[in-house]
Amino acid sequence: SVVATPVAETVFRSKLPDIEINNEQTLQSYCFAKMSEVASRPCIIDGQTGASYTYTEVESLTRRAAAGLRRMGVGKGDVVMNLLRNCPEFAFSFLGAARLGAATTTANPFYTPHEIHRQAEAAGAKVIVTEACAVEKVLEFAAGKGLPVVTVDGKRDGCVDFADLIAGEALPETEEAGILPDDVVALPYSSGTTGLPKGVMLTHRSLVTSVAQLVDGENPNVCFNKEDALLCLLPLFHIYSLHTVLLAGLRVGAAIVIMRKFDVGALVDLVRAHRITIAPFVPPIVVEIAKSDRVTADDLASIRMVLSGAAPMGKDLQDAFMAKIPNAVLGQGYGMTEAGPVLAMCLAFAKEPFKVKSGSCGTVVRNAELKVVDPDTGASLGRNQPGEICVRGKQIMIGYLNDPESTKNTIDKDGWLHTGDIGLVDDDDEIFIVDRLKEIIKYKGFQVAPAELEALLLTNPEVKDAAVVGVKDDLCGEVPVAFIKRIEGSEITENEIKQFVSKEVVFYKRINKVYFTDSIPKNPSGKILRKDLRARLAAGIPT
Ligand code: 4UW
Repeated sequence: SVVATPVAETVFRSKLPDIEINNEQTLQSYCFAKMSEVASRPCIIDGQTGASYTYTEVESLTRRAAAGLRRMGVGKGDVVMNLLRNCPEFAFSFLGAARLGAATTTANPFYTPHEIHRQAEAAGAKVIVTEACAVEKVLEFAAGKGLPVVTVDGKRDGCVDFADLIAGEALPETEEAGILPDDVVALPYSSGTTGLPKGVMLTHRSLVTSVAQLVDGENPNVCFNKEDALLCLLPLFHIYSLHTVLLAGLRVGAAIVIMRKFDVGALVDLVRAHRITIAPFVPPIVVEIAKSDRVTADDLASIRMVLSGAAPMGKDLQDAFMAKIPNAVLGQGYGMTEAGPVLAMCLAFAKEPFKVKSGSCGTVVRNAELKVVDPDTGASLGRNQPGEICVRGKQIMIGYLNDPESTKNTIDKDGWLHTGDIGLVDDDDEIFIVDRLKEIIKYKGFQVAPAELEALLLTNPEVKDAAVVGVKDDLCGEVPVAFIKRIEGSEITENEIKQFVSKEVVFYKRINKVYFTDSIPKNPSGKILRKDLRARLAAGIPT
């Protein structure tokens, strides 16, 4: 028999030294730790209404939200669903729930009723906090389950007004006792490397660690400070904005300027009005600004740092954008909901910046380990060799909610989280993502799970079999396309298939193109061979 000799692994680390991180405290005490320095400074500014809340006010509002949620029956271990576009109440509710030892599950308010109900049900939501544009989609479901619904934008029959929720006394700090570092505080949904969306359990410890890895220390990897104004344009229901804008912004004592909806003109107005210094973006927004004649270097002059992430940004785009705002540093972060979320971050954002390459998505964050493995053998690979990126550290999720099987397939027995991304680490410790092993499709940074669309397509009586893959798209990054095998005699059309899907899913999950086929390639255990389908598309013979 062969005795395996342990093989040395190549583990990549940050170029910055590890720091002391106190991740035994709650997320809320961590975020408000510098309170005395920033008490009367602006904390959250509603870009739409101009309403501005100081740090003292925000801290107090989160305590009042906690007390209000407790009156509605929320307690330790419970889940609150935030179904909101960006608004100050998102933060009050999220941190209010945290003070009770409860977790917040976040969802897109433009989801269809079907998508919302599935997540609310799976997460075991006790209360739904929402707004006028989404409330109709939850009322019946909530009534059936006996769940209270809170609205943040005015009174409504059958709902609790957020203004009333926060009208009472604030929850005293002494009543926060009992929250443990390993209690879940955020429960975003992600499909990870395969299958349907799952609840990602991020604890106080994970989020404190992850935020600290970015903004703490003598020489922070991302140098935000209390003089900064952060643009909160990306949706807070996605982990990127929740973590890197809201939580990191609070931690450093910056002003967080909330924008509900993207529009180039409105963006320029907000940047000028609030002298925005930090702009976290996704590649499609970078594209739009780079191309727009309406935006001049002057308009963006106050911005000193532009972050991009959630989808790939190539060197060309990065260079084109930098030409537009020559005084800002533009760099990328690499995140994944399950990873807590940040794996890697551009070191040009550090207080003592490093020189970095355009197109790189950063260097692994400090207090963490990263390795690249051969996807077939699992063997650890050295520099410049592409393989699956794995990460380890206190920041990663503790697992998927009620899904030990998927958890085990994502975090191995040695604690490495497998990302499903193919990338390499170069001679300067910079990471480049070159491909994706996992199924996920990313439309403008939003997740689209092929398995979810396939399951939906199979509920159509005329569909015998279905497979969904992503194809590259200039505007959106990727869009989903479907391969459909019809039942015998069916003449269902491409448009009918598209409409069937559109009724059930949020806009970015809509099927862009349908290819009818006689066979969906599968391996012997029935797993769809997406690579073969992508090869068919590339060869121009999709059927
Ligand atoms: N380049 C190429 C990138 C990149 C990328 C992500 O929706 P999720 O689960 O999560 C995210 C989180 C992104 C994020 C969080 C916090 C942060 O500071 C930051 O940087 C500024 C980014 O996207 O999708 C995870 C998947 O998205 C892809 C990759 O496939 C990853 O596994 N992805 N960032 N820079 N691809």
